[in-house]
Amino acid sequence: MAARPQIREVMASKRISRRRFAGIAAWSTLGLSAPSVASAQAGKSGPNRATFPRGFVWGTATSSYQVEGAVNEDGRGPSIWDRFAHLPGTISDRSTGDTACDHFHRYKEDVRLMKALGTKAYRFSIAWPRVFPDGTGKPNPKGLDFYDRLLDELSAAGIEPYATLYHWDLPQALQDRSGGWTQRETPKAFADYSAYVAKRLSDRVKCFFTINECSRHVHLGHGEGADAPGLKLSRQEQNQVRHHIALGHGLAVQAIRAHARAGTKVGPAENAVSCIPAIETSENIRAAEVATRELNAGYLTVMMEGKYTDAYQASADAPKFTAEDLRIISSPIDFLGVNVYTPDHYVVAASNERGYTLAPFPASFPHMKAGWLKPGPEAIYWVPRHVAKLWKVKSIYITENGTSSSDQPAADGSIYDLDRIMYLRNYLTQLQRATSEGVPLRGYFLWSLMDNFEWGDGFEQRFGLYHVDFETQRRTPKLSAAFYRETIARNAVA
Ligand code: GBH
Repeated sequence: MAARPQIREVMASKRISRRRFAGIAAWSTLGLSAPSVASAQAGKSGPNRATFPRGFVWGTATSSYQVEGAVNEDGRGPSIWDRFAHLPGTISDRSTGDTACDHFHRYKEDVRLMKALGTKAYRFSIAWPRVFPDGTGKPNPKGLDFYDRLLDELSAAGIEPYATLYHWDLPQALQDRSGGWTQRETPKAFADYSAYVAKRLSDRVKCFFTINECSRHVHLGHGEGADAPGLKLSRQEQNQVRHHIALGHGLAVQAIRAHARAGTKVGPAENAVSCIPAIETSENIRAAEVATRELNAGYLTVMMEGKYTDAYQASADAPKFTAEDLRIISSPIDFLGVNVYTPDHYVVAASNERGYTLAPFPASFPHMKAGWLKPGPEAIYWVPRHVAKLWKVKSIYITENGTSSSDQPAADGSIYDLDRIMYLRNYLTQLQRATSEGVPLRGYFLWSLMDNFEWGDGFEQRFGLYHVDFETQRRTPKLSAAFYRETIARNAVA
């Protein structure tokens, strides 16, 4: 067995953590200047080692508005998030993404941070309003320059790019002119933008994700009004928005097939409603599968089956659609990306009409720093297993997983984010369990590379492996960065 990384007794003051080691500050105070040789060898084989499959893709994830900043550079137009974040009362700490992590200017340093972790993949998103400042029409000639530079830097570092086409930063012009996702113009505009990006970037980007988390964009953006565009629509109207987003996904899949280089792969990145058997009996497992299919009826299920479930169609809030829409929505995909943070429901089999009960969470159920983030590591085992079983999915990525932490620097200046490590260790153990049982998982993207603009929570919820000081833009690895690096080196949970 390999030794666990040891945290040295820290005698040094903050000065030590400011020292730079191999270009990265503070690795040394965290007890790891390089992954240990013993553990790297242990990862190679050993019949009893719980390793991940050979070639398993380890990465980190970010999104454009959350990290880039530079909102007025190179001809970028405003997005619904620029507008929303500048309204009074929308962001808890009154911050905006105007500067965020200044990744637009600091991407070279940030690629070095990825390299220092040993990651071989990076999931980022492209800002639609950089490419089409007006949403549609003439592309901005400088719109993809930043991504060209980023892709070249990633390639030089041996890091494979995975690009998300839409992580909620809709061009404001589309919201104003045609009601955003409430209308059918937006899915069409999304397809045109996707076609253009695919044509331009598919020489280097081999894997695209269409839309990040339709579920949250609908619920918080168009239902609760807590995310941009800040709408509070009825349930039926929200389901219509969901239908249009699903249509946008399908049209983008077709656009990529038509315009990208042969072999380019595409799929969604969805926060599936996660249904966990409360106890692992065959009845509860079956009930959790049924619940997964029904509770994802408006997006993943229709994408995979080409039809809305009977119950969903029969509900008073069902969207309006055509048969042609369903054919487009269910265009074949190459992989399924799932963001998994938390168990949404623990399921118990029942003899009611649906066949299941969603057990209410007791008030004493624990949560991480964010109140919504309940630790339930089995979620990352069951979500991939359910989708593989229900829809015969052959290739699955965990497109996001991670947690925020209070991340207070200790007296020595280091951030010992033990709760994040606990969370990751438990989730990754369950993920390894899924791979060992043959669930076709290809890779894992940890959210997030670095602390960033956490939407309505501003800079108050930090999800990064690297701490970001938003005054100075200084990046510092937390202890979890060392944990992740060690895990990658072993290809097994550290
Ligand atoms: C993801 O959402 C996002 O893709 C990413 O941009 C974000 O930074 C990251 O995770 C961390 O949050 O306010 O009670 O209605 C995570 C999944 C699902 C979390 C919906 C917030 C709403 C909780 N999200 N959830 S509530």
